[in-house]
Amino acid sequence: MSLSRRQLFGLSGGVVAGVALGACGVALTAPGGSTGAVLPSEVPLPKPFTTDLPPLATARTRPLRGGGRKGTLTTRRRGTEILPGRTTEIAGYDGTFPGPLLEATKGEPLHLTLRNELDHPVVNHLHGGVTPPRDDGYPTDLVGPGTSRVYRYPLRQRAATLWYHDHTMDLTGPNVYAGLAGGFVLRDPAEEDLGLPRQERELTLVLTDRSFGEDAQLLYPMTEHGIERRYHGGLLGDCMLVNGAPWPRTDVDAARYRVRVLNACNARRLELALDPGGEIVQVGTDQGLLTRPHRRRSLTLAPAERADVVIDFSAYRVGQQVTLVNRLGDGDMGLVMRFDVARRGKDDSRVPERLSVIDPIDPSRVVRTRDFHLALGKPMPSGHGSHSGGDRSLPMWSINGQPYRPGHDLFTAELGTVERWRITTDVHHPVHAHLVHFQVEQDGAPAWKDTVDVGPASRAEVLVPIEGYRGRYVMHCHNLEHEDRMMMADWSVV
Ligand SMILES: [Cu+2]
Repeated sequence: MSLSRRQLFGLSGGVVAGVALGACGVALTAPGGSTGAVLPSEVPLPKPFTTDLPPLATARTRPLRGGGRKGTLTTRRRGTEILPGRTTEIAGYDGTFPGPLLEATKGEPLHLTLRNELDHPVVNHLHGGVTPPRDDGYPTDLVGPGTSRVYRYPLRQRAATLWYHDHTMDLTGPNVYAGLAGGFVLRDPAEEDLGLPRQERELTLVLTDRSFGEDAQLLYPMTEHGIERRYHGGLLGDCMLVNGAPWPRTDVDAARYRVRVLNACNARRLELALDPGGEIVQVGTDQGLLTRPHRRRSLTLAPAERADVVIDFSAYRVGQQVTLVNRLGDGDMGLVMRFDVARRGKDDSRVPERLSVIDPIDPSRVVRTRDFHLALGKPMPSGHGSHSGGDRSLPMWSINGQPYRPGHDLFTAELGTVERWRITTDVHHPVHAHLVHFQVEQDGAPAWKDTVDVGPASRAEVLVPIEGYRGRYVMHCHNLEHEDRMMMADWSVV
């Protein structure tokens, strides 16, 4: 969600990269606040609300000797029905799109074996996880085809809606687009007493936009030199998928539902609202529960951001259709899915006014303030180590003027300290750091996030406790086309 006004300041006279990009003929900003260009599908798309919302597959886990759980995911290709009556080949975890929902309990480690049956290397990253560097999914820490490895997630962190996805150097965009992304719900038994809706009244919605070729296959505009120039600012699909189904519908009771929403789009921002109107009660962010519920009419999610919300369908009459819309989308992309209020239902859930405790960080604890500028940089210098490079006449996305160089730290931070990070931008960039979490102020209260949506020519400021583990991590833009074109940096905890 967008940061509060106190944390966002327009930069007067800021450099607008549209000018720079216009000069090289690259579409940058699509209508509606997403960075990127829409790739039109070549096949007729289904009418919205003609498919049913599929349940997410769930990953089975087993007890781990010594405590915790273990499970296995296998990356593989599989034909699946996304468009009615057509077969689309995806390359996903266990051959599903999106990947199976992983569930774990705070403080209980999960050892996840990843078996790679694809014909190319993959990397797994638990987004929002506090994970030692060897298991965090560094972009060149590859799991080769036909091999497997175990990722050990300690999960000593707040309960939250996390997600897992591919993080392969230069190829995260196409790999996630092909299917390598899934939801991960980290639960805390202490939250059960809050009385929030649960079980069949808790939904996880994984939102992705995709485009399809005339053969109904996923279209990703890769050339041998990287992504086509037109999509250098981000790839926007023209078919909205929820849990892998195009503009689905589902029956709901006239009762409260807890809905965990993940924007897993490569580049598309979403502003979610209900039609014919109604309240969305936000109870959590990327990193778990807020201190108190925030009642809102709409909710903006940039790529990789999550929101935990409660929707009370008893505010509508039985028989009414409630559409989840995206105010930033055009045409059918202005629609997401539909809830059909099918029946009355007994409801003993509640949304308490006190959800969690978040101690605001005392700014006097800040030992260092860092500035990060995310902007279009220069074309990649020849001799740069990256094998992607892509179209070398195009500028690369950069952080502080540097295209990503694996193995070279942009900065080091000291374990146990608190830093202030100030981020400025040219166009929209959702900024994500591995390992650490950002304390922001949202609606007058502290909240935890791992991805911040920083608007065009804007400035954001976050407080960052350096907690967890020593070693090398990355920070990057979560517009995946920006990330693959070098908007990433190494940093180390010492
Ligand atoms: Cu970006």
